[in-house]
Amino acid sequence: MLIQRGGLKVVAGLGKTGVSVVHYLVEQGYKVAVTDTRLEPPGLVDLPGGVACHLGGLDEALLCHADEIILSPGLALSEPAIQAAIEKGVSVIGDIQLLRRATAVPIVAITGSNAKSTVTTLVGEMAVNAGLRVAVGGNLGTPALDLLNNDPELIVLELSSFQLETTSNLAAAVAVVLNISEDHMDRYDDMLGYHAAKHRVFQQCQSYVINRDDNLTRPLIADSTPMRSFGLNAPDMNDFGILRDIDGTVWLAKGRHRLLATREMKIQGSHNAANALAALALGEAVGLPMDAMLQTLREFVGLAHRCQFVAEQDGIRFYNDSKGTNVGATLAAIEGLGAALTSTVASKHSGKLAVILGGVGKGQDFKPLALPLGKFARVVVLIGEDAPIIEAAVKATLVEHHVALIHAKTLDDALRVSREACQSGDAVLLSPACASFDMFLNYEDRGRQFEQLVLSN
Ligand code: UMA
Ligand code: ADP
Repeated sequence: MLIQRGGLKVVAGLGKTGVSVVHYLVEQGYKVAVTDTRLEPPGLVDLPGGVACHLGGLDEALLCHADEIILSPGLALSEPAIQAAIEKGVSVIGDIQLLRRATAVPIVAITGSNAKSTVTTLVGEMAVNAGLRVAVGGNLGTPALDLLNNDPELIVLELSSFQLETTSNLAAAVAVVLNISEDHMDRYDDMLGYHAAKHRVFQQCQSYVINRDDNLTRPLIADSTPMRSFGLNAPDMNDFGILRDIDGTVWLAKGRHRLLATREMKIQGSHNAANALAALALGEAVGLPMDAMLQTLREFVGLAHRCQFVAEQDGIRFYNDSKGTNVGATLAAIEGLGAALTSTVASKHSGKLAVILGGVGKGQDFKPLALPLGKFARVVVLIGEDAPIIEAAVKATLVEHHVALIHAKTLDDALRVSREACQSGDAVLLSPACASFDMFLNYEDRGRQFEQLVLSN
């Protein structure tokens, strides 16, 4: 029998998160109401009966009378109606904080600008290979509270800065900010705000992992907190890094101990070596056996839409990096693939890239792309609404390096001009550095359309 608990919980913003929060709170016996800016928010039909819904705008009066507000990551704390409730003394949390209240199961908490999904999936697979009952989700897709359904022994969470804004004491068993580069500048006033949101992941954590190659990932907490680091250089005793043999073999290593040659992994590129090292450090912190972790690294084929090989046609390779939705991710793709093309084509010319870029730029500075494009690209093809902003940022450097810049109206056109510009040994890379919703449903839709267009040739 359900006990009716006192106080009204108001779920602000429906979607996947809101639906999972409502189900959890109703099961716990709370009185729940929902408000959403949309008239027909996604998930409305999935709600349990008897939940009052106030739609077509956030209901300020309802929010101000709440015992507690559970805010969707899709809504900013700065929403005026949420601010009005905060001024009245109403507390605002998110689903991640509710999860922490609901369970004492150890949490591996993973955030960063890029590589979150890859590292979260890797740690989850490592735990499966170690024989643990593990639940993997958060920003990755399965809302946090749904992870409790199968009575997990370990929870691995991918966390966005949005989710962390409303999380105050996660007390993770281990936490990491994988890397920090510009993203979501349409939601934050400046990098400081974005950085501060990310670093909330460390609140009361029991041990932490830092990226030696990125000082912005280092938390301001006592040195006595257990810490492991990873980086693409030789590691200290208890840290993770890279060792190189004279014959060119590159090893993932812990201290002086060689663990796995990177060529044994299916995921390639130095950014993926960093991801593997991060996963090892996180897994070790929660006691996963090294054998199971290394076996996972040998088997893992990578996630779809992340520098994914699609096909080779007439000696030209096609890669789908539709998940490259910010400058940092696209930089990793251009430098990783560009360097591989330069080193593998032994004949007269080095392979070059045709890079398809553009979409919704989220207020980012695109200048960091200019030099790598100048170095590795044969042609840059721009699509989407912020194409002029990207052009202004990279054009002068491209002219200097004799790299062509072309505008295309559709992805189909972009692919056509990319093919025309390429020669055997080159690669076409879709890595837009932008969000997709000006032309596509989401990044998956953009990636799938690209693959279909390539394969239908
Ligand atoms: N929205 C409104 N009005 C509202 C509430 C939301 O217009 O009242 C809009 C938001 O502006 C947003 C969109 O709806 O653009 C989606 O928000 P949502 O609250 O409906 O999202 P959910 O379905 O709950 O999905 C969320 C995460 N979405 C966001 O943070 C925007 C999903 O991450 C996550 O997988 C899911 O919870 C489960 O935890 C997606 C994402 O894009 C993949 N994340 C961003 C990213 O990775 O860059 C942060
Ligand atoms: P997230 O969940 O943080 O968006 P993903 O694992 O989905 O991360 O990868 C997103 C994008 O970032 C992909 O385009 C991928 O190629 C790129 N990427 C992966 N690892 C790294 C890294 N260590 N540094 C920079 N970019 C990376």
